Amino acid sequence: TKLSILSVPFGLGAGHPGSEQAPGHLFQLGLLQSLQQHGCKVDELKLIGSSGIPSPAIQVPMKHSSEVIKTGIALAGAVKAAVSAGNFPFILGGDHSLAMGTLAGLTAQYRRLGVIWIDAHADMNTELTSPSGNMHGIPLAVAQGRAQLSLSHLWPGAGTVAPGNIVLIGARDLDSAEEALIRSEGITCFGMADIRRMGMDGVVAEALRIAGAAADGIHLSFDIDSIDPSEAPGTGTPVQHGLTSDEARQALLLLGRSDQITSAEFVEVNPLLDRADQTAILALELIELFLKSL
Ligand code: DIR
Ligand code: MN
Ligand code: MN
Ligand code: MN
Repeated sequence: TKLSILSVPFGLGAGHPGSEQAPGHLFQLGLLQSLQQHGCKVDELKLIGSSGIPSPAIQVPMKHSSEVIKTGIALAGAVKAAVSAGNFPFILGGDHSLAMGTLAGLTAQYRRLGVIWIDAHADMNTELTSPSGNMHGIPLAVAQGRAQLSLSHLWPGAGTVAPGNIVLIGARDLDSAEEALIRSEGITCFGMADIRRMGMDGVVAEALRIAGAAADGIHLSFDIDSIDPSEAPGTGTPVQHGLTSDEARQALLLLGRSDQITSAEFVEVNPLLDRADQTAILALELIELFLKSL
């Protein structure tokens, strides 16, 4: 697997500053060296920023929406180019609003894209239902074409993600509009009770089957707040009773080895909220584990 590592030091989609520091911090902790030691082929390393991107035509009533959209536009182009080049795009955030850029670039390339979303949250609010006004809470509604903002605002050739090809893992803090959307669209959601009952191996097998049904690619989006705050405190919106780090390791290893995942992103590590780099060091290990298993 030839990797395109797209580093996105952008955190304005989250409610707390700090996630913009995660890529630099993980590189400082030796991410690239250890990937090379583990035999990962890094074909491209690109820093994604929004300088030179014109102000977006669409305005949405959310915090820092114009910066989020501009970053998404820049990222979408880089993701699309990486896929065209035959590389595996790995996006290192940053906050989860950047997933809109990732998904815009991917849906421009894949006819039918599956998405596995490992997160304490569903990220399925719209501009009208968001209780926080934070853009990191809306990417999966945008991707389904359920918000004012759509992926095609970020990239003209972008499509949508079908609700039947979306699988949530670890979700345990849903807003009421998100719950309603999940129910009405029949979106698959493996909560903590399902994970403990089925085992992570059972959950991952089902997730790959559902996300991959009739799909020509599956994107993995990994929000570090999926993991319990006792092991991953350094994130903006921690939620109790999450995955253990061992469950996260198991999920990432099984997903990487499946040969079905065609792109991935890792988001919401916040070095400013961390305790003695506990979260950053765990993130580093999980990223290595995943990328070397591809
Ligand atoms: C909440 C929190 N549902 C919102 N979302 C988060 O602001 O829309 N997503 N933190 O990761
Ligand atoms: Mn998220
Ligand atoms: Mn989250
Ligand atoms: Mn493999």
